[in-house]
Amino acid sequence: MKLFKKICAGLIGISLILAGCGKQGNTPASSAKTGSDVSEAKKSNIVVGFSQVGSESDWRRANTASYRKVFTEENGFYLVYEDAQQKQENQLKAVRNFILQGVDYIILDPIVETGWEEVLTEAKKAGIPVILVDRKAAVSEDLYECWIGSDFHKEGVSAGEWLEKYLESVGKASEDVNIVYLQGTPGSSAQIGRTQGFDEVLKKHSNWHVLARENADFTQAKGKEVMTEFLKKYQDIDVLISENDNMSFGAVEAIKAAGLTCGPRGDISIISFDGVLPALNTLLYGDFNAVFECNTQLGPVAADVIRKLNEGQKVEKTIYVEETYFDNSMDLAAIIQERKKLYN
Ligand code: GZL
Repeated sequence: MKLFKKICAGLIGISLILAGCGKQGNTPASSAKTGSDVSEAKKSNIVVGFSQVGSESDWRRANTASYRKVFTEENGFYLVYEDAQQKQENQLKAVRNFILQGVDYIILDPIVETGWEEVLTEAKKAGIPVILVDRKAAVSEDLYECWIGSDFHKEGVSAGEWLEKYLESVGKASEDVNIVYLQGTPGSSAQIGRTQGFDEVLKKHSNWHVLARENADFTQAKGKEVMTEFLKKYQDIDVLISENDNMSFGAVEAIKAAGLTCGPRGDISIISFDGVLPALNTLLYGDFNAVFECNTQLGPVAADVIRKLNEGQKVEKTIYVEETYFDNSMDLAAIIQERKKLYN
């Protein structure tokens, strides 16, 4: 089968070059290769095509770094990396290119949960195993070997339960609490899970009022823009729930521009998700109240899965990664020092 794929990849590579499509042209930033590059690499490496969502957040950049650090030629891999710039059509194009190039494995971080059945069926027919990472794809289980990522629903529940305890600790458990909510990319697993998880706790509290809930697409600029609108519309916001740190950073800018303060000693409490290093510093500085970690280090787990598959071993269908949360009750300076080692 491998020899057949090599011949196909070589022929496709030549045809792509002849058709002037060998390079990725104006598609997003990538380390795209031609079929002949790939067929050459296959002689001595496991060739992995990785379609990444984009580079929209600190979380995403740390996540991408965790793949680049492990999928190296020294470790026996040859990585073909495609950044989709947060567009599903670019991911579909990337996966089809990986199939044409005849990669050995495909890693896909699906920007949203729907729209993958057809392209993953094509990968299956081409005999290329797919590993889903971070976000989920709503497809039948026979179209991928394994999914690796976070329990987003649990993250949302944990954030809600943290808010319960916090309000109790400041004697506001039975007071009216006005909440605004910044959501991540609509239809992404992180958004679906965090929202559903938080709402599971929200519905227990008739005194918790969600004044507004808007999409800010996991970006800092959008977070600032939407929070600015919230502040214009509502004068008595008590809590911001923000589904990633970059939207939270944008919200802090908006809050301060409106002459207000945030964090444990501020006008507006902020609960954020991801736990990237800048967020831990913001927590230490006093602008955030709590941050729920979303583990970025999926690269090594994906590499281990591919090594096992390559040796004919069975792998778990679902692999959850460990994660925690951070708040001002902790020794944040020590945690930050520890985390710096992880990210460098
Ligand atoms: C979560 C990941 C999300 C992060 C955001 O696993 O998909 O996408 O929470 C990122 O920072 O943009």
